[in-house]
Amino acid sequence: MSKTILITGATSGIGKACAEKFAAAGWKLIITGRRNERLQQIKADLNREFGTDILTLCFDIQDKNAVFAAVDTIPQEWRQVDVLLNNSGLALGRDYFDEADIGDWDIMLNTNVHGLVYMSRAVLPLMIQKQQGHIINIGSTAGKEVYEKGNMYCATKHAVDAISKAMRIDLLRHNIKVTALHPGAAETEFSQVRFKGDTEKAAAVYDGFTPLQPEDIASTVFYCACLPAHVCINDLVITCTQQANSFYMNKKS
Ligand code: NDP
Ligand code: 8X3
Repeated sequence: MSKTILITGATSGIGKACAEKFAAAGWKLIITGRRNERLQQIKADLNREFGTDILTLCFDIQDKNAVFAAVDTIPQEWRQVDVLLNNSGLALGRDYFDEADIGDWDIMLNTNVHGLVYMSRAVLPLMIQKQQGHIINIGSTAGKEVYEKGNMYCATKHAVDAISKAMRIDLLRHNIKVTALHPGAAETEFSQVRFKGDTEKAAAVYDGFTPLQPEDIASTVFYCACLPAHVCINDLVITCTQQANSFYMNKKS
C-alpha cells in the first residue's frame, strides 16, 4: 500500500519540490497552502505525470481553528498519515531589532511557530492511534546561529529547533520519529517574500554563490522519510558547499 505524506506549504519552493519527489516515488500526498489555484495546478500536474492520488487542503496555518477544521475534513481513507512535513514558513523584512515592523514579527511567529505546533497537534492523533509516524520540521541555519537583522526570523527558527527536541522526547512513548532539517540559503520564493516583492534585493541574496535548490532539500527529506522503522535522523543541517553557517560564505565577486 502506498504511504502518505502531508506537506504544509506545498505551493512553492521546498514544499513543492518535496511534493514532486514523493509523487515520483509513488507516495500519496496531502498538500496544503493558502493559494488554492497553485494547489489545484500541482494536483493536476502530478496526477497527470505520476498518477498520484492527491488531497488538497487550502487554509492559513496561522489560524488555529482553520488548521483543526482542515485536518478534520480529511476523509477516512486518507487518515493514514505516515509523514507530516512541517514546511510552511517565511521571513518578513531584514531590519534592526529597534526598527523592524512588529506586524512582520507577529506573522513570522504565528506562521513558523504557532502554525507548526497547531499542525502537529492536529495530525498527531492520527499517528498516535497507530503508534507510528514521522514528523519532519523544516528549521533553518537561522535556528542555529542568530545573525544581524535576523532577530525574529532567527527566534522562530530557534523555536523550531527547541520544539523539535521537545517533541522527540515527548513522542518517544508513541514510537513517533521527529526529524529537524535545517537548510541554509536555498533559491525559492523565500527572498521575494522576505523583501516584499523587491526582486532586485531578493536576487542579490544569491549573488556570488551557488545556493541550494529546493530539489536538494527534497532529496534529503525523502532520504530521512525512507529510512528503516528503527532509524531516525534527529537533526540535520544542510547548506550549499559555499556556505558554512549563517555567517561564513565563500562568495565570488
Ligand atoms: P517559499 O516562499 O517558496 O514557500 C513557502 C511556503 O510556505 C509556500 O508554499 C507558502 O504557501 C507557505 N506558507 C507561508 N505562509 C503560510 C501560511 N500563513 N499558511 C499556510 N502556508 C503558508 O519558501 P521556501 O520554500 O524557501 O520555504 C519553506 C520553508 O523553508 C520555510 O519554513 C522557510 O523558513 C524554510 N527555509 C528556507 C530557506 C531558504 O533559503 N529558502 C532556508 C532555510 C529554511 P502559500 O503562500 O500558498 O500559503
Ligand atoms: C533561510 C536562510 O540565511 O536567510 O532560513 O536565514 S537565512
